[in-house]
Amino acid sequence: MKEKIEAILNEINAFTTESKEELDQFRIKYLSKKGIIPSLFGEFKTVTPEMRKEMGQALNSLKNSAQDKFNAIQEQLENKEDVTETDVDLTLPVDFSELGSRHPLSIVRNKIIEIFARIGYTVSEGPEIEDDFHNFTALNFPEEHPARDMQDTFFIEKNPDLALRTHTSSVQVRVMENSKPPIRTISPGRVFRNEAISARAHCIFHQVEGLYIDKDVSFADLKQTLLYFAQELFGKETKIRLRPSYFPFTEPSAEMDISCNICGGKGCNICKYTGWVEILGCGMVDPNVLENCGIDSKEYTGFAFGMGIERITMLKYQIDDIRLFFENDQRFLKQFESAL
Ligand code: 2NL
Repeated sequence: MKEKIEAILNEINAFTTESKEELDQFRIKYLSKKGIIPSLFGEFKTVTPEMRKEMGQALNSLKNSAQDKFNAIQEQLENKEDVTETDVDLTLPVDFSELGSRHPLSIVRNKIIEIFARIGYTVSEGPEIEDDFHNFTALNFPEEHPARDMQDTFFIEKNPDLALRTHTSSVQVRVMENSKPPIRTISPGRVFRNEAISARAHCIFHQVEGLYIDKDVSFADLKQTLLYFAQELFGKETKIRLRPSYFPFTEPSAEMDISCNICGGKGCNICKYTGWVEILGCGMVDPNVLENCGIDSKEYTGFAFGMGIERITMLKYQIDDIRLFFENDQRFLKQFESAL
């Protein structure tokens, strides 16, 4: 028995581990009820009376060695855990997640709204799904006009009287129906046209239209308003010119160019060496349109204009592909303005 105790003591003294599982196996092997040391205490009964004192001391010291070993390693492992926990420095500042940025179309839309708000224009909004009257008929579109064709407009299959609006003029028709002049309003919003997607065209795009109706509103008022707008948006040195045009809802109608702000009028790729770039269409509201919307055309006149926000944004930031606005590539979007 003496040799047995010595051999076990050597095993215990030599034992070392880094793992909790191995330490637990050690405890089970030597110290648990059915472990080696308690079973040696069982064998103790068979020891001769002369040897009892010596064997008793040896057994007790074996038991203490095993327990001490267990306690020491357990403490070590717990301390180690403490250290890894404190490896995390809770006082370090957190990583800020990156701020988003305003979409370039929103930046330009907001700027346009702000420029017109300064001269008394309110903002009007309306439905994106419109009926035939508000999108076409009230605006003096003839029955056979190509815009009324499936090829140009997205109609709602179940109800051909409904379509995705092709311009935000439909919003202004609603304003005229529901309020009395003087009316000064702009209507920014999404519009839809059944067009093939390319670098220059998209089937969804954004417009701002403007409408001013009062007594004695003249073409001179229209020109001065648009000159103010162009110079606020593109810079004080900007010049404008109007070219005669045609829209069903205005008479007379015009398209407006601004002097090319890239080359300053000298001629470049953007203005195709003409020194001018087209930015909007405009005109005096056709008396038929006023009457269709319940406004007396003998008492009131008005002007209206419409522009594509994509086109203006592309000119302002020299963007050469309209599809970039709809891809939501962060590398593109974050170049314009950081969020507030
Ligand atoms: C363009 C041309 C235009 C209008 C829009 C309008 C609205 C009403 C009555 C009369 Cl309610 N006119 N809007 C007038 C002229 C031109 O837009 O090229 N837009 C992108």
